[in-house]
Amino acid sequence: MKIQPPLRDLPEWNALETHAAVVRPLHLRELFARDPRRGERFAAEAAGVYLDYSKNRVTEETLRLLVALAEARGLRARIEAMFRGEAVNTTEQRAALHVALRAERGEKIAVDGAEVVGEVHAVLDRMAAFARRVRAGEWTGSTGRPVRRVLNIGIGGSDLGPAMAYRALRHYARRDLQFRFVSNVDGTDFTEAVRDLDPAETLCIVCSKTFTTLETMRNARSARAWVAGALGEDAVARHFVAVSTNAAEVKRFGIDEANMFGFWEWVGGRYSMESAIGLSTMIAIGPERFHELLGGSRAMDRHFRSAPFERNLPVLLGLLAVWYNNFFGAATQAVLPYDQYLERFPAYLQQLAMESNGKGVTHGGARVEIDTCPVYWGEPGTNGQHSFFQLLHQGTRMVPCDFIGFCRSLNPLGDQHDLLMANFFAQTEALAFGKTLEEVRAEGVPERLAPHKVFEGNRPSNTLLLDRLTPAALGALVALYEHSIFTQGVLWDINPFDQWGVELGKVLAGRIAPELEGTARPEHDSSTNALIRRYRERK
Ligand code: G6Q
Repeated sequence: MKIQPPLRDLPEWNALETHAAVVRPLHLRELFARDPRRGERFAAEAAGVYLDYSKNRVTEETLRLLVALAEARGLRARIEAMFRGEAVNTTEQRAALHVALRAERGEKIAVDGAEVVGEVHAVLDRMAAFARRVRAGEWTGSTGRPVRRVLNIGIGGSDLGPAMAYRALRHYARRDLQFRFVSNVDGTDFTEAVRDLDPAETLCIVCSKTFTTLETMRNARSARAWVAGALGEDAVARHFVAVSTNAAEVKRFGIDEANMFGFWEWVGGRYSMESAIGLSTMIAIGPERFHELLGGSRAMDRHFRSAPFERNLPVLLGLLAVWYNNFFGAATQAVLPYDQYLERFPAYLQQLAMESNGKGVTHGGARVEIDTCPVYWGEPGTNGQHSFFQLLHQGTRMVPCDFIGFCRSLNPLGDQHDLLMANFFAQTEALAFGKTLEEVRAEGVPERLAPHKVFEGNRPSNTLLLDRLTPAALGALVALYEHSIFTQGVLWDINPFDQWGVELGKVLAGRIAPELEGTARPEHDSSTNALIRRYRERK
């Protein structure tokens, strides 16, 4: 891969710096007043997602300059490299080919000369056959009773995606099947998850790419003891399946290879919810709907790969993120879904974004001299409005927001969806336009209180409006953010596909764990030593 110059050395970057000084003092009130059609012109649509980005602190010139920067960074070629299965994960010399997970049967994508789409569909077919048996009550446990409860055991990328997707698509899920997700090594997670479950009708899906992750293996062993304790050791085969790339470890754990669903090195954990890691999702919603999910992502993939940057949703979101992050000092990005089913979407995105772009070193190994990934966070609306929105409206920090909403509710209840959406539209409007001192005074507010009731406005947001929360809509949203994050990574010249910080965590605890058991003097810094001693005395 070509070594990129530091961003600050690019004329396109300098042009943006000069331009930012002009845009910063502009108010969205002014930008909207100048152009009565701004709301329609600063909008784009793809894969069922309508993006209104007019309430951003940008002009046409800003977009032109941001696109020029993307071109200078070779974004088009980087997108092609990713889609063609090149080793875009440069530190691990691997492809990052989650787009192949949703490629259509018959499409041709090769990694190191080997065709992969055929294998992807072979696994999808096996998953479908298995999911159908479970859904039909034909997959029975060791006592002959059909499996009715599914316990997904995994962590990080092997948990957040499936846990988010299960909640997001609950409307489409079989209600006679129950799903639980166990991730934390804290025994409370497992204990509470199985408290009211009967092992005789429970299927455990152990999801782990490596099959060596401490938390997952501990929880999997607890699950095995729970099943074996109630039904005997022989029951394990009927009550466990594995999703992994590590067949040898799966076998060692005692899971029959016939009950293992594979995936590949080129699928990163946080990009894996549409691989076999999504087995729980497929059991919940059925293979046909799972394919709709893939179809939604595929539509967004094709758009990302082919649409001009000016109308390319993931590119636009990525460029805007860079704009606020680097030219306005915005340290965080809020994601606010106005749909209760998307309650875990912000948590899922947190990993997707922050594990991908939480990096400080370029592909070439140099220190990145500017800020990279902002902190992603959020909660569903309208709940957030009654808590942290205060800061969004009147705090001293700028927090760019993504509002995600749907035109039709999956659970129409009187006028509640209109009420929800009235809040959705009102919030973006209030953030953008605020309320001036004159307006506050005109309302007759006493002078003493007036400054407290002023809303500066000029707070940027994107509005993502979709028709309904279908599996395809979720797939499109997931791919939209994946590719927006990729775009940001390309601009910053960092590798979004490794995670050495997470790997570190996996090693550190392993060193201390034996010290908590023993009596030997802990050999760390004075703080860690004292804490370990206190813990040992009191545990
Ligand atoms: C994801 C990360 C990380 C990973 C978990 C679980 O991109 O690498 O969150 O998914 O640590 O790893 P295993 O699937 O190997 O258990």
